Amino acid sequence: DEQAGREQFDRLISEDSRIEPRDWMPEAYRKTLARQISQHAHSEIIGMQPEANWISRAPSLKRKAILMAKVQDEAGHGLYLYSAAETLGTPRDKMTEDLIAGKARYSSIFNYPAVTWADMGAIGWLVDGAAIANQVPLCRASYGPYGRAMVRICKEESFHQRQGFEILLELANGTPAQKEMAQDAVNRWYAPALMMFGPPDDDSPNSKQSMAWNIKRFSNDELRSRFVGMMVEQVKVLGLTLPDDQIRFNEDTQQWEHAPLDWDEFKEVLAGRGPCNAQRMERRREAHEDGAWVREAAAAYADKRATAAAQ
Ligand code: FAQ
Repeated sequence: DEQAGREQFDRLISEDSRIEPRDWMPEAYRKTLARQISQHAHSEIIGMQPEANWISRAPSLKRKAILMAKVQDEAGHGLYLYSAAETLGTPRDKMTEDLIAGKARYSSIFNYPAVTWADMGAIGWLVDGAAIANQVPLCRASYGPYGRAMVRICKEESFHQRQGFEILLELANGTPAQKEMAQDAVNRWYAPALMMFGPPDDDSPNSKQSMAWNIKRFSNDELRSRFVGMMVEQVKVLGLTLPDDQIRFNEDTQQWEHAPLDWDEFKEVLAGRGPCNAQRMERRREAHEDGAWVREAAAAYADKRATAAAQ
């Protein structure tokens, strides 16, 4: 009954154990997880677009094969995450419908254009780097299916980040024009990557409850600060710079500080008015329509098998 369910839930959370799909859970817990996991899944799927744009223009066969593998991994991440979200009771069709109707969120970062080959490096290094910094603590999220999906996803993201770093390293050690292209990509992706961690803590309505439920383990600003500290070291190895002259480690707070971010721009992107929002949504709708025959064929085959099994 509900009373016993609630007691068990509170006990599991206080022991830092896991909640599983069949366990009783408060409706608000279910709702916030369905929100976060579906947004995360949509981000992986929409996040395929900026890189898919470069598969046909990768500078060598090897680069093309690596980039294709990365984009396929993102499709896989989207699928595990939709499966994890489905265990909370929302069917995948409904999540997809919400996405293509423009009612669901996905990460702000994928509304920026990938204009040069060096952007494949900057996306891997900065965007996957930010994704890892955010997702490693999510491996310990209290909801079992989400935490377990994160373990595998983080392993693959680590490979993605290394491939991005390696693209930038090669360009940074190339001709002056290549080095400039790498620096330009880092300059454009840096601030949007920092915004991936979400709004500042005093403007983050979901953080407090999500931390109390052991979904989030660190605040948006804590993770952003930690990420800046990692990047400021790695950029030296690249021989490039970050476009931020205010980075410093604050001994008192033990946090890395950075220049203020343009939160008006972030809000515009979230409101659907970023540089590529319309294009990303249009492409996603087209892909959904183009895939209708596959869904129909799979459903017809499943019906046929079910009928055969019933005879
Ligand atoms: N973009 O109260 P909070 C990837 C929304 S990595 C858009 O702080 P919360 C890998 C937020 O949803 C990217 N919306 O919210 C890859 C909320 O709106 P709502 C995906 C954002 O949930 C790499 C409102 O603002 N990663 O895909 C953003 O506690 C390369 C208030 O915010 C994840 O999703 C944003 N940046 O914290 C793929 C990680 N930030 O729902 C391809 C899992 C905030 O109330 C290529 N998610 N909002 O209407 C999380 O950790 C959290 O959901 C946060 C936000 C940290 C993103």
